[in-house]
Amino acid sequence: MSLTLLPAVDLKDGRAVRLVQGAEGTETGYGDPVDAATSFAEQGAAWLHVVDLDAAFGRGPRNRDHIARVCAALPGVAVEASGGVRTPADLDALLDLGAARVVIGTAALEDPDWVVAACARHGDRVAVGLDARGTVLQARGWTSAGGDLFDALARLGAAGCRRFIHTEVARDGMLSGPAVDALAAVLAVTDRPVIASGGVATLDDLSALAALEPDGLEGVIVGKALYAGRFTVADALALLAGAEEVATGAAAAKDVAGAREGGGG
Ligand code: AMZ
Repeated sequence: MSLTLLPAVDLKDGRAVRLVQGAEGTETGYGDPVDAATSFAEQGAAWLHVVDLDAAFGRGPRNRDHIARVCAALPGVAVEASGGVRTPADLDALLDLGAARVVIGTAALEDPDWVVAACARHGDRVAVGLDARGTVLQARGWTSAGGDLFDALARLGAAGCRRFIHTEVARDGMLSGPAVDALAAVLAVTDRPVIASGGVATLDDLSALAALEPDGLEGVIVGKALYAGRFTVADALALLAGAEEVATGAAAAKDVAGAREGGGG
């Protein structure tokens, strides 16, 4: 399997937007989220990462109808939905409207008991979002600190949470390159699949992330780079498929070399 690409569709007041480092007031608008989502899907995206930013900032769920429109318009695409999932009812609402998976951030830090129970109940349909500035976790729309990244990884992993989404907040919307070292450190301490988010600007950045796949990186969320036209979803998918071929080819070459060595002994 190649690294999964999850184009991001962040929603504010029903419009697709990009923020800079997640800060309110920095948004650039990109129109109807269904149009953005459809364009990504037509280029071959199998997953979308859809965030209700209003809900993440604590203004209640404002974009559920739009998330539902995306799910209904693209039945062949798996939607990973997030933002403001603070109660079991919030989680059920997103699962019921058609999300394939729901990401929980703030509540996993502030109210972990029900989140751990939700992970046990829903399995792969729930992931924990670990949004961090360095090792300091961020909650409530990245407006308050929420503890230590590695403590949370250990605690929530041991409690049975299946999958983590790691976002380097300082790189989000910055086109400054992904947090490869931080990701490597995260992958070193968990055996759960991890999805990376924040900072991807170039196809080379995707290659650098693809190199972490053997360590447990499962996917990458890309936002600004796609909206800014740095590369397309089609380009990214071709690159990731090629990286997979190179990795498979290298493994096969190693096997052949190993067999030769074995045979010659
Ligand atoms: O941009 C932001 N300020 C922001 C953002 N993109 N704040 C939160 N989020 C995203 C997280 C995660 O996908 O990356 O919202 C989700 C977490 O929301 P919550 O409400 O569960 O912490």
